[in-house]
Amino acid sequence: MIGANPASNHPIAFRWITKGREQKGSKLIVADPWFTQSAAMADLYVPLRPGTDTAFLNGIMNYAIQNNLFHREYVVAYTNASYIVHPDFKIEDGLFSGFLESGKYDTSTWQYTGEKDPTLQHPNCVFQILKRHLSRYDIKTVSEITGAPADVYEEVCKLYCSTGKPDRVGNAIYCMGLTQHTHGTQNVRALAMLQLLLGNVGLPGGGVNAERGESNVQGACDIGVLFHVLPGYNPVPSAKAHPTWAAYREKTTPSTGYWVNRPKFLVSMLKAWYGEHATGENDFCYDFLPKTAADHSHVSTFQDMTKGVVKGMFAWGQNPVVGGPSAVQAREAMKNLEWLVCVDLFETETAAFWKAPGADPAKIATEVFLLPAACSYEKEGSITNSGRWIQWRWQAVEPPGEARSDLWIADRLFKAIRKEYQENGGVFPDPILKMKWDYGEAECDVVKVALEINGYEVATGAPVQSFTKLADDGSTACGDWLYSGYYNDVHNPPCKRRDNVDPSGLACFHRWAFSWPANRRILYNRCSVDPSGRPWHPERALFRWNGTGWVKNDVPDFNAKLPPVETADKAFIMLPEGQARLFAPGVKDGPVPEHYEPVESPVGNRMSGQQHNPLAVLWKGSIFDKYAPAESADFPYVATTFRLPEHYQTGGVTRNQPYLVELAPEMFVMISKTLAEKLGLKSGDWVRVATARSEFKAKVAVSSLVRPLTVQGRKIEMVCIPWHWGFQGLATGAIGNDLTPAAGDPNTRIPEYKAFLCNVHKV
Ligand SMILES: Nc1nc2c(c(=O)[nH]1)N[C@H]1C(S)=C(S)[C@@H](COP(=O)(O)OP(=O)(O)OC[C@H]3O[C@@H](n4cnc5c(=O)[nH]c(N)nc54)[C@H](O)[C@@H]3O)O[C@H]1N2
Ligand SMILES: Nc1nc2c(c(=O)[nH]1)N[C@H]1C(S)=C(S)[C@@H](COP(=O)(O)OP(=O)(O)OC[C@H]3O[C@@H](n4cnc5c(=O)[nH]c(N)nc54)[C@H](O)[C@@H]3O)O[C@H]1N2
Ligand SMILES: [Mo]
Repeated sequence: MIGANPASNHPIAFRWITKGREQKGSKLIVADPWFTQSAAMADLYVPLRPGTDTAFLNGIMNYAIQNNLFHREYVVAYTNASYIVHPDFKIEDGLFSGFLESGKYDTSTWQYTGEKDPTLQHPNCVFQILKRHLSRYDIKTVSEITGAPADVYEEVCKLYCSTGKPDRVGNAIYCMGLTQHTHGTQNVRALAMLQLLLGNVGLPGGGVNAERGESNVQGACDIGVLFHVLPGYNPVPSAKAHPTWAAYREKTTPSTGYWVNRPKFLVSMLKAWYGEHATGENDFCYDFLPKTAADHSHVSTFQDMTKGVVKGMFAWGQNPVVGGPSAVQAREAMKNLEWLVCVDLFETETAAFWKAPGADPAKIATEVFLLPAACSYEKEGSITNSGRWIQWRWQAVEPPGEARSDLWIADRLFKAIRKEYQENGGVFPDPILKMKWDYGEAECDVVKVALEINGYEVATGAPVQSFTKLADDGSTACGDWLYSGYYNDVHNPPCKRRDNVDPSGLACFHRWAFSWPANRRILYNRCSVDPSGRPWHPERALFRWNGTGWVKNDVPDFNAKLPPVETADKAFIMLPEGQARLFAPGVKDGPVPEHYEPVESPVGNRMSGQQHNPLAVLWKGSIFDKYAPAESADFPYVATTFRLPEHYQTGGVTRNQPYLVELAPEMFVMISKTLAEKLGLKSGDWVRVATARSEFKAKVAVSSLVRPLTVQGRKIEMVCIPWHWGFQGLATGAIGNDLTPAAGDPNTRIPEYKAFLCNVHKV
């Protein structure tokens, strides 16, 4: 468990983890900067400095390779370890070959030559490149960078690498402690690579498990809420690269791997959206899809407010004035909005930004609308959890007052906009006027929406049985190919399955919810057996080749009509090469993870002359351009943000519940006893916490849960900051995000909420 605290933040999931310990003798390792509630339940706890996970994980991989503890047969069969890479590929002083003046990489030297060496000896095969690269991450070096005591770290390496044997399996759980960094993608990749080296992917009990946050955030991502993907993870068309359907089709459809089916998914989505108007002659209305020409991530959108590019905003179930990075600057940017619509249960800080402490309402002309929304118990619909399980939830109570479900609001809004276009025209009315929107005249029927997401045959309206039935000729419509088949619960559509039978005993509950894709419970499950089709361990026999056919305990993630030899090199069907990437030419900041310091760090980079990720996204020249230099004397302490069990996120809901407010009434920051001694502080004293962005006052909690770490011979102190408070609701307090930097990961643009520099003064 690394960068996750499920005992506090995912307590129901944690229940099963504790059961694993108590009933199956599983060992739990927790790596976290402070001694969390999860750490308290761990067999082995190891502290590390915020922002140093890549080094930490690279070191475990190095340990596995140096001590021959990795799963060689698995690695040869199911990963690209044997692939030979371009002879000019190099890693020098923290930079990969092809670094351009523009600050990006030309990745031509990161490509495969097409040859393979299954003995893994060729000096330029992926395995040897990795081995050389990782050899720099020995225990002493990792300990100096991370502050993890060398003896504890070695124990972690030893215990975790013991899962590299065929009869053992290790499960990796991560959450925001890994992702919220300017090298967050590389952190997660390192964890995935470790799991591949140890042969822990595709097996019951194994895998890389992201604990997702909001109850339906998985569903939101699947359905296209991210700015760069359409439903089902098809890329949003780019104005430059994909001006036409022909260009999109050609550039986004590989020649091998499962994505060869992309045109079927896209055409079916367009049929769902534009109905009878979408025809082969007009490229199924591809021209109606918006094309992106710029970065529309969170911080860029706020920056665009300052330029007058973004004039209005919907904050729909979102409270960025508390939740977004550099919140002081974000509030400043919002003053330029002409209008703002908040769809929420309460009047959040975002809805009330014009009367925030220090703001002058007379000088803010933004027109603010607040639409009261029903909460999850007051409406019906599906939820998709972290395990990709889609399940229907019923309405428990009627919403109070004028509150309405989000679907009701979206439906009325669309109908009103369409009426406006019908009556008064507009610049480009077709995408609105030709939209298929037939979920009911007076009320929008949520089950009809569910059916459209599942997909149906255009001629008959019958639900499609699975995405393998989707076509690219307009004969099928489907809102999201990944969800195809979920509606088809013969007993009880849509997706009300609540039968917890588990005939295999491998926790494959095929009749409890629907796990996309195809109700498959374990992804990449071809890897659960060896190349010849024998389970790695009889107790985890997800499949078995009996000589003539496959014995199955899950929905195969491979073509089970074929014998083992024909599928052994295609265990990762979504990738064109069919084998998992220990070397990933498609990751923007490098094909293998390298340690970089956070953008704001108390120390120099011990590994290279690249202080932080050379591709980190910094909003230079904007109001968000406020970063402290490395080793800053003004801000000597490492700050990190975390969550409390009693409060949820920006506190929109929880700071309006009297009993939760009573349990956790006040904003505070948590520091070690040694720092408290140095600053003359005791619990309950008021402090001023400052960063390059801003400062605030809060009470201090002096706790033995936080301890200084020894990094490159120096004692480094940490300041742990919860971020649930704001100026609205029953309990008010300083906004944690007034202090955080707008610095983003190049692949995802997630902000570096988890590692930055601060100072603390007694007041
Ligand atoms: N009670 C409660 N539950 C929640 C939420 C909530 O606000 N309150 N929010 C929900 C949401 S949306 C999400 S995304 C999840 C988040 O769930 P988590 O990711 O578990 O939440 P955090 O407390 O933000 O961070 C997890 C841990 O990462 C540690 N950490 C900080 N920096 C680093 C680092 O550099 N490396 C490592 N290894 N660890 C680090 C923190 O100390 C913390 O213990 O929780 C969900 N559940
Ligand atoms: N410093 C720091 N900042 C962080 C993080 C961190 O770890 N550290 N974590 C980040 C993460 S992981 C996340 S997910 C974001 C969360 O950031 P936000 O999504 O902005 O935070 P929430 O408080 O979850 O906001 C949800 C709002 O939705 C409302 N709401 C609840 N139910 C419904 C509903 O059914 N319909 C509608 N319309 N509204 C509803 C709530 O009242 C609340 O105001 O914050 C991020 N910010
Ligand atoms: Mo989240």
